[in-house]
Amino acid sequence: MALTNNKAVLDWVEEMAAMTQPDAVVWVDGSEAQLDELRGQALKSGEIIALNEEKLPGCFLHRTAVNDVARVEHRTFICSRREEDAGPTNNWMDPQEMYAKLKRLYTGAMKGRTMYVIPFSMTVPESPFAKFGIEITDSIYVVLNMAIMTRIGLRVLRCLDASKDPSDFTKGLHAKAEIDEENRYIVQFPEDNAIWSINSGYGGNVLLGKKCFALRIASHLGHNEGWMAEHMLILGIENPQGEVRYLAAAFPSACGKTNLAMLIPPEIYKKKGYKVWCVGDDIAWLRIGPDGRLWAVNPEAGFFGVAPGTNMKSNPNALLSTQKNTIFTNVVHNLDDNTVWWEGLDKNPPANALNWKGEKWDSADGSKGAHPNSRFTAPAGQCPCISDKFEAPEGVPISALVFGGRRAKTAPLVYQSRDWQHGVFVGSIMASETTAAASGAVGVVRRDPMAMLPFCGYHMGDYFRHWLEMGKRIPKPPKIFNVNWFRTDEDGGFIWPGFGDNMRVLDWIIGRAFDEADAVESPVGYLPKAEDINLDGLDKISLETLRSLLSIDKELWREEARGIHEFYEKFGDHLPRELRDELAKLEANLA
Ligand code: GTP
Ligand code: SPV
Ligand code: MN
Repeated sequence: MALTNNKAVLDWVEEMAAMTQPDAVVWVDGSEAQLDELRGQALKSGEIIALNEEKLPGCFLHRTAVNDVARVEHRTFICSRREEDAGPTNNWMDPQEMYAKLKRLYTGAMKGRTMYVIPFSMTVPESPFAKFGIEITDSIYVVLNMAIMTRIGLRVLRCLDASKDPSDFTKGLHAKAEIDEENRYIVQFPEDNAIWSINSGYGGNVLLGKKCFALRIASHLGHNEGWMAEHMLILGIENPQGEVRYLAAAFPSACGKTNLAMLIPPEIYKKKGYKVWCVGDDIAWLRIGPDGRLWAVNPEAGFFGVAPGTNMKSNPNALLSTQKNTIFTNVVHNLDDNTVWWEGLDKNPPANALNWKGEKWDSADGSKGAHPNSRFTAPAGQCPCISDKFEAPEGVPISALVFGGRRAKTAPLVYQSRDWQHGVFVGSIMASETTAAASGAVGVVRRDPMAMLPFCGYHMGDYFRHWLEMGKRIPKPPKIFNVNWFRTDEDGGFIWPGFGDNMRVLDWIIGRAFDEADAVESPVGYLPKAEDINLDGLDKISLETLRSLLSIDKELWREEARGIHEFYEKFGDHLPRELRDELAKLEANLA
């Protein structure tokens, strides 16, 4: 039975049902009773496996098809009416052509299946900044994940119905179809506020509230409405005086957002009374507040985090978040005690186990048990260091914005931009090695401006312009920084210990943001002197090593500047002149 009289919603659901032809339509009300019934059905069909009730209560394992394990950037489209509005970094097709092509694929795609209608809200639905959507899907896995990652159900419909424009919601359509790689499409239609996803059952391709809506569509909305949707974690650092200062940081996929968002400070900081609070681990919506500062909300309700590498040392808070009510995707199934395992969880791979494909697995043969992009879906509220502002409708005030990527060379451990305009330049020239989060080669350096290359829903040059314009409108703008935890030595090992020790760098960043820390000028921006980074209790890093991590190799940077020129060429006259000026300044500084 439909849960609303909202005509716009009813008409659209009816139209989608007529096309996809499901056997039944089920409206998801968000109740535990209904979710439980769906879990029961998914258990019966084998779509999910119930894990050890004592050790992992309320937890399930799901395996995707082997050809369907990551985002697919080459099959992701921004179908704006004009090709120019999608820009040179997005795939584009004429919307009418794309609709026609997809309609053929969706027609009858849900025959013999049930269609689920999920009303969802990004941020708490009662917030003035909430955005509403409906996702139609034929996957219970999607329903159960959306119930963790977003706020869903009746509560959302009531807020949509009571809103200024009850026809203003994002229309998300997902069908698994045949999980056919050749016909897999993840398509955003920004002007229609619509997302069509077909032939995948994997996370980011099908949890439409996440990258598809909260970044691609939302960045387009933010451009029109004067705010920003960014691929950023949000965290608060509480100092010994009890004051909490917030920052937001953009790193590409699988480059350390979840880890940084819930880091545990080193002993010397803990002893003094420092604490870190997690507001969000992946996406930030940023708006100018009435006080002239930039405020951030986390639109999501859960974490869809990378499993491999997560352990009690690297990220205890993430691991503890996943001990109940969590869905694990593509990890190892330990048959002895019906729990899960992944590379880097501990040094004891289970002897009696199935790998992520569901095959009998022997770790001794050298193969990976968990897929490198295997993930956990956990309610954010279960994180031991979740911020008490996590659901605050107004969000938190941001004092520093941080960009960062995986760079074996070139980028120093940390540097600060000279001002907002230079900070936008620093974000625009970000580059990072590719990871398993998207299909394709891993470890290739590519430009990924603001970590938004796969997620910007419009022309990237106009996106840069939007950043510059926002800077002019923010009376008290945050300072902008760049970090790199991933410089390597001759043997390819990471030099900086990372994880909890990143606190030492954040300490300098926050110090700079509040004019409490020193810096020196360099060709690329302000750098800390090695003495400005607190190394107490970190014996393995000498001042000498830290100096090397903070060094600027002019020859490498000149090469970098040439790469930036080439990259900027793509944007033609959409590239703001200010960024060309900044590049010229960088080149002059390096000469
Ligand atoms: P998405 O969820 O894809 O957006 O990824 P993410 O940016 O949240 O990355 P995440 O924190 O899950 O980390 C991804 C990988 O980077 C994991 O294998 C981590 O172990 C590793 N990693 C995270 N932080 C650090 C760090 O400070 N140093 C090093 N060397 N590795 C790190
Ligand atoms: C990412 O790739 O940045 C993720 C995973 O967070 S996904 O939801 O698949 O996009
Ligand atoms: Mn993450």
